[in-house]
Amino acid sequence: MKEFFTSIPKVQYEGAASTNPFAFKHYNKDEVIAGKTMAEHTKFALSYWHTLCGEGADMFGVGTSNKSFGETDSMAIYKNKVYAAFELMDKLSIDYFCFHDRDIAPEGKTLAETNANLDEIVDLIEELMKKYNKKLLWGTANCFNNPRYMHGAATSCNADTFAYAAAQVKKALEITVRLGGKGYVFWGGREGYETLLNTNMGLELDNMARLMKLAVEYGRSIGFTGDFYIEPKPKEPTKHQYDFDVATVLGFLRKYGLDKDFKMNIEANHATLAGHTFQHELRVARENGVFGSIDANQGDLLLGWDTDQFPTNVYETTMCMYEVLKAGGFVNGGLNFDAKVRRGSFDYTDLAHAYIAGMDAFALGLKLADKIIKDGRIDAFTKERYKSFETGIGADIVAGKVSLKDLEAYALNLGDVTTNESSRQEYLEAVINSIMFQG
Ligand code: XLS
Ligand code: NI
Ligand code: NI
Repeated sequence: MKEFFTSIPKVQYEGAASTNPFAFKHYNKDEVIAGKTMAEHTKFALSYWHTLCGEGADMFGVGTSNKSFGETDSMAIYKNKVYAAFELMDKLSIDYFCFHDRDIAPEGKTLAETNANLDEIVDLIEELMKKYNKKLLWGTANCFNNPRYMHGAATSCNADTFAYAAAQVKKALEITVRLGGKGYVFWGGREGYETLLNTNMGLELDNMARLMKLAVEYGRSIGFTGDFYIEPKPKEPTKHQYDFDVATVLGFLRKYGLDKDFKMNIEANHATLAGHTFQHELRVARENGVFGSIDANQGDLLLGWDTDQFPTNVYETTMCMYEVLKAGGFVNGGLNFDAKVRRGSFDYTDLAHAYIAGMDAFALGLKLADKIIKDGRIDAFTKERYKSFETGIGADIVAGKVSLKDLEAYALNLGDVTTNESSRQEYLEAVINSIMFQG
């Protein structure tokens, strides 16, 4: 069997005191936390595009890391990417992966040729999935890279482009079903606009919904029982992306009756680009019953773009896992590392360090979130804060028993609101620190 990552050993759990760079310090996959193993809680996935395809190119320079895996012929390169992907998942104990159609196979001269390339590679992927016991978390179609998508895909002004995108989505759904994927993602690649001077926003949004409806109909007809996801992002590549944030997407889904089939795939870096915290986006999804899956990464608040860094901020991973636990855990979703190593971290070893860092940050976050919940002070404080809605006028408001007239009569009788209680933010922040850092 070919081995590409010769500098990466099989990574084992060694505990928090370990200084071995190739060991997990917190991710102990079989350890049970709150009734489930860490592996079941986290459902880590490898992102095929960053890990097997991303070479570190940026606006100012070419790639620094070669991902042709020793081959020159295009199909041979993509076959080696498959072997490399499974080798890495095996060495890192990552059970799932995610891909775009164009990550796994090269485009041919025609769509028919491209689809044939896909079929050939999917045969190999299927074989290795069985051999290594790995699963597909979700599939998607890359409808943003090729120049044909310069004006968008489903939201393009060009009907031929819409048709081409639809064909891509059809094939990507078929592959997802064939490989047993439980999720299918729509990230609105170039579904947005640069200027309203040339944009029919109404038609573009209707068309975006049309493609999604067609995808649901077709997906269900070929046996896709999982979740469709929209992955919100406010900007980049377009100035204004239609799937701005969870709340915006919710409005869209409800308007077009897509909310039964779609949930959210929430990416940390996209949340901060939208001016929200990651936890805010997770909470909005949870409260609205559309929490689905997570693209685990982190951005840089000093930079205004999607830096897609591997997540190492334990405050963030803790509050993320707090929301995941409160949502009842993942059903079809998981934690996909939509993250890439920095351009200067160019050798294969860096990939191992990056995934280990990310997996440990979430494993630690899971343990700490469980502690915060078991400690109970945060939840008890919040419950107590709203106690006025449990009895008296508050209970009547919640039960829908009172009219504006009734409330006016009540307020007139009150005269004024003279008592309020402190929100104790600083105390609560200190509680979190005292649970997280026990010195
Ligand atoms: C880009 C997105 C993309 C999606 C999948 O910003 O995060 O990678 O996750 O199309
Ligand atoms: Ni993403
Ligand atoms: Ni992103």
